[in-house]
Amino acid sequence: APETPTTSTLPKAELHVHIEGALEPELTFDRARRNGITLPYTDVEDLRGRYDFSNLQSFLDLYYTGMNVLRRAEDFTALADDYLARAAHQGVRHAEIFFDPQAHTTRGVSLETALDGLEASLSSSRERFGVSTGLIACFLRDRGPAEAERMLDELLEHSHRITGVGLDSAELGYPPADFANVFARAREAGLHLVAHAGEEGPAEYVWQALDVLGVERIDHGIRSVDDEELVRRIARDRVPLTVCPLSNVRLRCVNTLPEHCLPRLVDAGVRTTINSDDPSYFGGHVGDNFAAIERELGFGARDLREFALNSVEAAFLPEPERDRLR
Ligand code: ES4
Ligand code: ZN
Repeated sequence: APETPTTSTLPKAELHVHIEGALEPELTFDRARRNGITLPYTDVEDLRGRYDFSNLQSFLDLYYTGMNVLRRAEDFTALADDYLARAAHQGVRHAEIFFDPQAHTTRGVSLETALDGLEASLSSSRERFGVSTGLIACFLRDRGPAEAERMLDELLEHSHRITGVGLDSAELGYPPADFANVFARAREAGLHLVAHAGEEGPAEYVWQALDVLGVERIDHGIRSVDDEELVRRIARDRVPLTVCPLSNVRLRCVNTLPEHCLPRLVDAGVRTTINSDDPSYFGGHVGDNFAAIERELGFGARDLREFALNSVEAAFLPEPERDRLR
């Protein structure tokens, strides 16, 4: 659907996008062919037809399978180029991009391969797409803290190449507090800290991400609305939430978009940003998410401008850089 000029031209930052979730079926087939991989799908339409999820895990199964076509550095470069072109088209001027190192190292693709490939795209994205970038390495919480510690050892040898660390993958049963030492070490190394919390998991996980991990932003955080005291806390401390409305509907974290808690968070004074999460899988990029909340949640031009401004304020950028985006 075409976007309104308001949403597409608003300069904004995208703070919650998994680069592996930007893998479009067309690129999946292209990379499979180049790498001599036979896919268990007849064609692009067959693959796209499987994007029908019942919860977070049902999506993750397809997500981790899909990224098997990423083998060489140039595959990561092509993936990032594809994302940046599409995001730029929807008004994104700065992107802090998540990647999942363990999802690659555990299938024999090195951290260096992923980093080299992503960097080959990102290092010139400002000139080519008008998008400045940062990279955030996420730990897979369902693989546990011991593996995360070892991944961090490796990441710290490349710490100058990343902006920060995050925590993602299956949430229920994997509390943030388990990763206290990992995040303390990352903080010590001067890295920014974020974590997925309160997507499927309880408000308690958001408290832990804030109080035990000391994160600077909460990814999703929608279950915070179950705890009034928590909402007051994140409003008071101006903790940004990176909300992903279309993702929440596709993964059935909320039943329908009109039932989304975003208006409640905004009314409570929480600093919220709008993001795509996994744009290839969830029905669009950040501009599509803006258009959807405008259409189905009744947000007006002033609200949308506020979301865009919030994303600039919440970005891990020095003040002069921020000015460029306001
Ligand atoms: C993710 Cl939507 C979502 N939630 C948690 N982890 C993820 N990794 C990629 N997309
Ligand atoms: Zn996410």
